Amino acid sequence: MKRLVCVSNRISLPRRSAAGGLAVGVLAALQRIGGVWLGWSGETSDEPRAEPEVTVRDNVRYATIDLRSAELDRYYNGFCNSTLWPLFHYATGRFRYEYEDYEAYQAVNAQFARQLAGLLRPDDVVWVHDYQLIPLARYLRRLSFDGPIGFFLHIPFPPLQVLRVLPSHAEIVRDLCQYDLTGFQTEDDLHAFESCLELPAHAIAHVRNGSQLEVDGRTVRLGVYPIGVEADEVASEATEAMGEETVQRLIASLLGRKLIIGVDRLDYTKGLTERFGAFEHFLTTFPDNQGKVTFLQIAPLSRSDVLAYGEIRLALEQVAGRLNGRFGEADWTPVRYINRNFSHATLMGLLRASQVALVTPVRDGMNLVAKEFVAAQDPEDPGVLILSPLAGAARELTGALLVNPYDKRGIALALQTALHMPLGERRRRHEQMLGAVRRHDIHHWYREFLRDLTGERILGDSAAAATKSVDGLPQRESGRSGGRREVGAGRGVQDGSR
Ligand code: ADQ
Repeated sequence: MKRLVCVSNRISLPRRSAAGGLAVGVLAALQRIGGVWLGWSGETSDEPRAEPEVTVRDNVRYATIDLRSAELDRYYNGFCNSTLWPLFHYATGRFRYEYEDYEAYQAVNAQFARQLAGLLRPDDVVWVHDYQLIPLARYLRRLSFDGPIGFFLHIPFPPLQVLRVLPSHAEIVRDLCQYDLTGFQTEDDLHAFESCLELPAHAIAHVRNGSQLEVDGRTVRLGVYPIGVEADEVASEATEAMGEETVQRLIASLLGRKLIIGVDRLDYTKGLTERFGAFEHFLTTFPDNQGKVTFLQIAPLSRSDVLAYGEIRLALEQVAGRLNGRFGEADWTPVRYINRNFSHATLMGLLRASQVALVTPVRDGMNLVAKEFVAAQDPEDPGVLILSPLAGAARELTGALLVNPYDKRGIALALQTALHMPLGERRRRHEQMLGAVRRHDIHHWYREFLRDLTGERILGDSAAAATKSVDGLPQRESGRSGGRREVGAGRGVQDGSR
């Protein structure tokens, strides 16, 4: 029986609350299919134990490793979040590079590979997630693991002229060719990656056969797998959460005013300072809205040790304060700006209670909040999504009002349009988007990826339940059948663990 083994930098441990799209996706796959999830514990140690610490919850084994304190800062704050993150989001102005950070990145990837190798069985299927672990397959192959290894990039992939800013860009491209399957969020990302195969200085010797490449005697497949959400579960969470005290108190506090919502990790790629500026422009250009709308921005802090994140936090506190000082009344605060996490269910309720969502990243791999907003709406009286075309989600959510995140006037106009949009148009737009969100939901995402990686169809419901043991992928779909497995059955992780 094959097992699915997912690897990511951080994992979403049971009963911990965290905001982050990767964790939502991996957790959904593992909870449905079962398997192992290896990642950093969040702790450091001078001499990490050779074996990961394993916690078993329902059908998921959570295996965590400590990182060396000496390497963590250079690996995580350095190469991951000051080098690769800005570069992959085309933010070359924020790009920092230190060779020692790159060395730490390699050392941590080698450590991940060693600890993973200790856990693996020969017929396991390994699925590596995101930019923190690009070299992992190379190290794992050196340790003689011969099974299928897939990689999914949750963030955008930049075009060659941007990637070349990185001195070790050719190694990054070569390492992404060490997998059996490398997946991207959108066609644009895939094409950007393909453009990098033609690197003039260190051309990667490859033979192309459709979406397959032959590199160094290995075959690597490339594909596009837009990540989605658990559409049905979001809808039921949102409906139920409307009765929760937090959501009811929010609604009561609005005194009938319309609610505009934004939900983003506090990150410069999410376009938050630009968004606050656009809201200020909106209140100035359309003054009738003063006193009549409230903008709720939920922005949990992330990567606080990276300088750029401290800077954006300060900038947002200033602009929120200025806005409230300038427009606020004794009984009305235009912007409610909060940095805390909520349980996923409560968050879905807050999305449902909102008439408009502002999702205006300056660059985003996909953006799950946009899809969650759509799935959380009441289809009879849906809210309006204002979406940046620079988010991967814009490819599918064509019923959104698309606005350039830097265009204050455009966002102000879109807000005015959204707040006054007739019900018929809201329904039409929502229907298109809900169709897309349901078609490409989270189960579709991991099934398609795992099917392409293993050559087998991962059913994840009746047949999967019938064919898998505690933590296994189904061997074959043929000849298996059984009752439909309940959505979310076997969930071991409590509310708030995302
Ligand atoms: P993120 O940049 O983290 O994800 P996103 O896709 O929007 O962005 O996912 C955020 C997730 O965290 C959502 O599920 C949201 O509900 C949740 N969340 C946000 N704020 C929260 C809060 N205060 N409390 C609780 N939960 C909160 C990265 C990439 C994206 C890509 C995803 C998935 O940057 O482009 O869409 O991975 O691949």
